[in-house]
Amino acid sequence: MRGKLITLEGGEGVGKSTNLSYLEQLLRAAGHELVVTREPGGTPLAEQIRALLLQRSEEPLDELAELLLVFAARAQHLQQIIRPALARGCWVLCDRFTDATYAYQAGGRQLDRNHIALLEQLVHGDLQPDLTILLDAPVSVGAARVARRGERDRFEREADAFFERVRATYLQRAAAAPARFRVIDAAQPLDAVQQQLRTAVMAWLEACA
Ligand code: Z5A
Repeated sequence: MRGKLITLEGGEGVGKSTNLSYLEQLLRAAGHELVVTREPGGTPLAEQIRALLLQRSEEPLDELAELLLVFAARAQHLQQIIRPALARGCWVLCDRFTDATYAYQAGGRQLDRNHIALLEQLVHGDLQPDLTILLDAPVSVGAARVARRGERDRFEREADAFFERVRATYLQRAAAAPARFRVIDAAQPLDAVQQQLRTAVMAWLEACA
């Protein structure tokens, strides 16, 4: 039986990295063989594309080139890691996936969402996540957390308005697909975030058992 694809999404500083290992523990404790990976990235070549996407360079990265690089990395990742894992019955937990492309490239950059839908169809056809956890927090909360980190990558240097559009797009996508999404209030203290995560994931696991 095909494994399940679970994705973790949210704007900057909402706590994806912090909560990824917590989610991993929950899923492993439920007895599932699991591959934990991320986008952009997840294979050596796709990680090189990630580096290109995040680095600041003298030559500005064209927005369409950015979109195509995101999907080039995803095609490689799907072919090398995600599809083979799912085919052997393994579950895959992925830090960001195509919802991030809608949020950042359609929402943030304001590219045509129909172009993203075309690339989505080309690159992963009808393969969609079985569960998407959206960590949601006001932009100011995420920005304050990230500010403590110092050096900012190419995305983190965008204006607040960019991240407001990213957040709004994520919330619209969650509202449009309530069976797939679970929205977690990530502005709460970490204990409360993880309690809410646990409740949501355990209920979902029970429903798919
Ligand atoms: N991107 C794209 O444009 N299109 C796409 O299709 C895809 C990606 C897939 C890299 O992603 C960039 O790629 C991303 C979008 C773009 N750029 N941005 N922005 P990433 O996932 O690697 O980068 P990120 O979103 O910037 O991750 P991040 O900054 O590391 O944020 P995070 O993982 O969500 O947060 P964190 O590191 O877990 O937490 C930040 C700090 O807050 C840290 O000190 C924690 O200890 C603290 N924290 C976490 N939770 C809490 C709570 N609840 N209370 C208090 N403090 C907390």
